Amino acid sequence: MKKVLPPPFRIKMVEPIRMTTAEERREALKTAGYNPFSLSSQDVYIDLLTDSGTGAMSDRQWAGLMMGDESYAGSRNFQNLERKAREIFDYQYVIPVHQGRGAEQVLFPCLIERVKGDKPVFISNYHFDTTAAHVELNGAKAINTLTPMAMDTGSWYDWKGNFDLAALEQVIEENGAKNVAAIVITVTCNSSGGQPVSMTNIRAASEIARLNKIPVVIDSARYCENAWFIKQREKGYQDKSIKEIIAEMYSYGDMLTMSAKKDPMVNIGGLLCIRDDEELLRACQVRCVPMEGFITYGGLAGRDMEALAIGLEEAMDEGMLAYRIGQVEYLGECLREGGVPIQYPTGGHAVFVDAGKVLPHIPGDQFPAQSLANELYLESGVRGVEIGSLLLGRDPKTGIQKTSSMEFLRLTIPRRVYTNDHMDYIAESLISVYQRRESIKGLTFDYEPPVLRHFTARLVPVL
Ligand code: PM9
Repeated sequence: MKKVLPPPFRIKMVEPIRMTTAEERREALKTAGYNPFSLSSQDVYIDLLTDSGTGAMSDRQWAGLMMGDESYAGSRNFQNLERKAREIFDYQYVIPVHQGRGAEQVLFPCLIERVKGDKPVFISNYHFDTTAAHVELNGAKAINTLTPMAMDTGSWYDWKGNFDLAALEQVIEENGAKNVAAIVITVTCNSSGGQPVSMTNIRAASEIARLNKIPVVIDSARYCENAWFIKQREKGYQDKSIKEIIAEMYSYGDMLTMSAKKDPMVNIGGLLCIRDDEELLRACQVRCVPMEGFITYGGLAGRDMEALAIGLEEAMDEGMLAYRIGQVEYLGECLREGGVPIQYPTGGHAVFVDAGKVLPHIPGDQFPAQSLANELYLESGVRGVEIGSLLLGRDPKTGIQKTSSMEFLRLTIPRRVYTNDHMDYIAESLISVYQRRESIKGLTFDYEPPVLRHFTARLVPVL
């Protein structure tokens, strides 16, 4: 018997969604160049492309939208946001940005400028794709040092988002600390399955950074989900509140970048916060104005900042986190019962299906997870997303396809949007695809964009 999850909300407003026919889906996918990113949303029944900006805001957040102060500078909504962010993270300087990559484009060049060596690198447990793109677009290298436990998708490990600390130290030594622009701690670790990083690991990575005089950036898209896992799994945290756990996590960082479209559940918004480095703040402000907008709005309307200020507080609600992460686990368990291999245990925001195991006959450069995403769409109208070789791309220097250690189909669950009946339908559809997996074919490029190619690539099935 599956555990019943009592939802800590009731539904006040609904958006109709439409089931399509198999013929309509075949046409739509062909027109989209076999890339679910290019599908029109009206051709999608259940949309699991991302949890980014797709959550259902609370009634309080909607009410906050009505309180927008749209002054160009010094809006009171900015002041509310600044106060709330300072209270939670204890970082002095708060710059709003339009979304996570806005923070990256403002901050990363400033960090690279400070590097004393001439071969700048960033080291992370795992750079998210836009994060790696901003590192590389600015002439630096993005190196991942994820625990090898994450690659063993079938075995339980509590902390599949952790740094391999020995690898972190080795990479610093090989590149020279003077070349390391920052250590980026991604919480939770999206690319390995929304997997948590333990407090012990965050603390240890931060100590290594301090010994080597390297700044620590916390990539904070899913910081509340990470804190929830720490509370459940790490000794000594059961009696602490999510807020206290977050405060400790951020005590080990120097700055944060945040896509607030995830845990704080706004449709648009992000943050760049800096602990106390005034010189860095000034450099970031200089970049913020031309790239994002004036320093008290950073590309956001006043109303967006108000919804975000409210969302930062609400995102820490334990009942909500337990329900949300429980729903992801529920879908994972339904799939496991049907024999579908997934990253186990499930993480915070998505079920990551191990497409490498489902389709071992499709090589990485024919994109098994993208093929699986397409088959799921054809079967059911459910749109998932590839997190594997297609997303990883080519080495910018050699042009050679990077080798992905993981080929995932990510079924990303928007917050408070779908019910467990939707989860049952998704599981039933994917299990049916799994049962005819031998007949599924790989894909090859019709058009390959030079950067972040997975967003706009066009593909064709390999005959
Ligand atoms: N993540 C996601 O779906 C949205 C873009 S791809 C459909 O997982 C981390 C850990 C992220 C992330 C975005 C960003 C960038 C930074 N770090 O999308 O610019 O997961 O707000 O954030 C997406 P923005």
